[in-house]
Amino acid sequence: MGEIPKALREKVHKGLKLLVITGAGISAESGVPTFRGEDGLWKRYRAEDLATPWAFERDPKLVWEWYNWRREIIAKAEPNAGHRAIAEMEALFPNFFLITQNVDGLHRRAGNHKLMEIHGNLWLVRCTREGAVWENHEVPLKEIPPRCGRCGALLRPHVVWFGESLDPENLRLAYQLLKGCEVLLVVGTSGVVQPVASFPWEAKRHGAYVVEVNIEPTPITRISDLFLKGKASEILPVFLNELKDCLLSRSN
Ligand code: BV8
Repeated sequence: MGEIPKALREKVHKGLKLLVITGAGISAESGVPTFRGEDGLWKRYRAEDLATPWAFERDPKLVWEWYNWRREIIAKAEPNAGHRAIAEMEALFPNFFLITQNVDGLHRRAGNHKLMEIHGNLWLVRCTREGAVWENHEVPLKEIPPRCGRCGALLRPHVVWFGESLDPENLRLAYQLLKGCEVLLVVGTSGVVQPVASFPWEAKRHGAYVVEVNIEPTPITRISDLFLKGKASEILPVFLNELKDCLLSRSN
């Protein structure tokens, strides 16, 4: 990776307001399959067959077997150098926030706290009758589909399925962050799933400097000010060091 461009260096010197958005690509090197990649989750399944309320209504057992399989994979996964670099960015920049589309919980395990899991978290379950939400780390699940111990109703993963609206409070905060950020770092997303896919355009519209990290170009690349092609676990630690050098050069 070359020297950080002057325009970005100036923003770092002024005290960077950094917003990060991640997708499944950042967890790929932790062994968590992406959605649309070569070994993508959708390759063997179709989104509409599984990650939708209709699929759950039609066949809750099939949907939970898919989540049980993903939970088993994710339980063995560790945060990688890309997750750790983003956790360090939170410590480095007071005005930092992370919006992740991932439901694997790996950013939290890497140490990020200023974090929005905008599509939920697959270690959380929700009672379909009472709406209560709690952590469930059973691997494998003892009962498929699992039921609420209090009322006996079906439990569901506390994630946002296709066709479900995102939490309005999360969306309000997200648009506020997109309006105020000076740099938007977008890592490992195909930029397909709405409304998050439109977030980079929203930040750009408000004057943000957009940095994209991906192994291949995406629809976001054409509005990026800096496209860092490569694996997140390799690119992000180097990018973090360049940011640190920037901060040091400011204080000299
Ligand atoms: C909504 C949680 C309003 C579940 C997820 C028709 C009917 C109903 C809805 C729609 C419709 N048409 C459009 C819609 C809207 C729909 C949508 O966008 N569909 C798409 C497919 C067109 N959106 C919704 O339904 C959203 N809600 O709009 O509400 C509404 C309400 C009713 C009706 C209409 C609208 C809700 C979307 C949330 C869905 N839930 N996850 C679960 O995970 O089980 S989405 C799922 O996709 C994950 O969250 C995932 O993170 C996300 C996005 O995918 P990516 O993260 O980008 O992953 P992907 O595999 O695609 O890409 C990986 C990238 O990483 C690639 O670019 C690759 O090159 C790169 N990469 C790979 N390795 C690396 C790497 N990069 C760096 N380093 C590496 N090593």
